[in-house]
Amino acid sequence: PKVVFDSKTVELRLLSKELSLGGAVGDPLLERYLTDPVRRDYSLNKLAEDFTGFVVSENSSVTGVALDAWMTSHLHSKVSEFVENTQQGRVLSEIELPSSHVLAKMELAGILVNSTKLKELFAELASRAEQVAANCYEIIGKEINLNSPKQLQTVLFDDLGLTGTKSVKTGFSTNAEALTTLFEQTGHPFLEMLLEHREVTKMRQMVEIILKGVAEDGRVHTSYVQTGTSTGRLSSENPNLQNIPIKSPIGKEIRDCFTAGVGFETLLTADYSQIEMRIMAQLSGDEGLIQAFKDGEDLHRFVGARVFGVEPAEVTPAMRSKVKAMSYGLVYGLSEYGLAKQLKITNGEAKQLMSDYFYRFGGVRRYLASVVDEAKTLGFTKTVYGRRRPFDDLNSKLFQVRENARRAALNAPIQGTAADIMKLAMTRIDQKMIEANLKSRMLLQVHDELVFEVVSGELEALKSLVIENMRNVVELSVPLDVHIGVGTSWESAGH
Ligand code: DGT
Ligand code: MG
Repeated sequence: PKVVFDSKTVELRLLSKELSLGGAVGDPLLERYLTDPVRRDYSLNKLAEDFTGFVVSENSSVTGVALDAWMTSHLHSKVSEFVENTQQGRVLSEIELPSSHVLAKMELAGILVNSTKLKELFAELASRAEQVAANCYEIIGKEINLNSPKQLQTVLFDDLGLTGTKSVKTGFSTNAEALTTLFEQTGHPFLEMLLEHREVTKMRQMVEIILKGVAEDGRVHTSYVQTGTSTGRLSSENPNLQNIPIKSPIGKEIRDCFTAGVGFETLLTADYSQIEMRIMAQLSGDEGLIQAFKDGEDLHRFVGARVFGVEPAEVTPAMRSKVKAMSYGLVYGLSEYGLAKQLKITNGEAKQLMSDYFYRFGGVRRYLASVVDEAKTLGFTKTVYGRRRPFDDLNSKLFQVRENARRAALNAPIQGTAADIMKLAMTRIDQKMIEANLKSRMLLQVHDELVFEVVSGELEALKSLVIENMRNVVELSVPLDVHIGVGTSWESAGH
């Protein structure tokens, strides 16, 4: 048995030398994460200082592995008690520790990038950004720095005389959201171009970061941060491969540059379909929602039929998208006001929609209310597996602080449970692939999606192994549904 600080990083180093870390039974990094998932600094020195009072100064003469080992050991003896006291021992031993091993393997494998194609895309985006900037200058008759809020304010509110809705201390806000609202209100062509400029330069930067991340083996090896979110979700960095837009055309072009490596036949993607709503059904126990999934019908059509009191066949696309926005809105603690804004309907209509929704799905309302009540009383929320997320701000005197905490509290058990399920599935799939002696590899995790690189001849075996283990990793009151896609690029393997 070993206690290792940041076992994923240690495992990665060992794996790169074809060694492996066996028997990690504790990791104070993960232990502290489970007991304090909202802190920012998880460095060994800082954690040790908090718990032992031992300060490592910059120019200390005592440094090195022996000191790290000493601090790790002391930290573990203190923090592991917290893990036990918060009843998160199994989250640590069954979810976090085993998945850290799988993540290290994925980081080591990386994913092949068609650099030539990605460089072309970069050049294309760079020239498009220039073109769009030129269009902006032409409309306003002068060249400005499009990234300077100050210069933009002058152009928008003085030169063009537009009236902004959102004022900030320095004048009017020029963030993307404010600009979008302003464009919707005024339809001014300069704003249209400016928003496009923002989008194109953002994507150009994303491509640039990915290109910089391509290693000598032609692959990008992202790092997963197990302590990166307060809910239990992973984050990804250097480069971040979890924030490439799914639906935008540029996002698709980027994903099209990720391909299967030499010796591999194709990529395979597998994703959980509507996992948030399935967990909502599980946690709320709402009979209607459970029924919707058991019948295997189209979820949003089923919900739409109930909410609008029509036959499923009579649910129009507009009705469907309204209830869909409502359903996902609930998962993220959306308010009436937010719903009205998203659907471009009045606050009154949004209120009516919400009340019709809750009339039909009363279990959902009761569940959501209970989450907030419980979090207020206990000071934390819990996932199905017992992962906790503390909340101090639910009783804040400041409305905005209280409201943000409320939304986060509503989302934490659902998003956290989805993250738990995915980590369990990854660990299970990794084990089963070893048992089946498959040479294919798991490469990426993007929250509810996994990407695999498939060796010739293994596709069918891998497909059924992945589906089977993702579906059956947990028994909920509703079935889990998994979609599979196959293709030579990440994009063409999507669905
Ligand atoms: P579909 O494809 O129309 O049958 O509906 P779904 O439920 O499969 O949703 P899809 O495929 O449009 O989106 C999948 C993810 O995007 C899901 O994880 C939730 C998120 N999402 C979709 N619409 C909304 C929304 O209006 N608000 C929020 N917060 N998330 C959304
Ligand atoms: Mg979908």
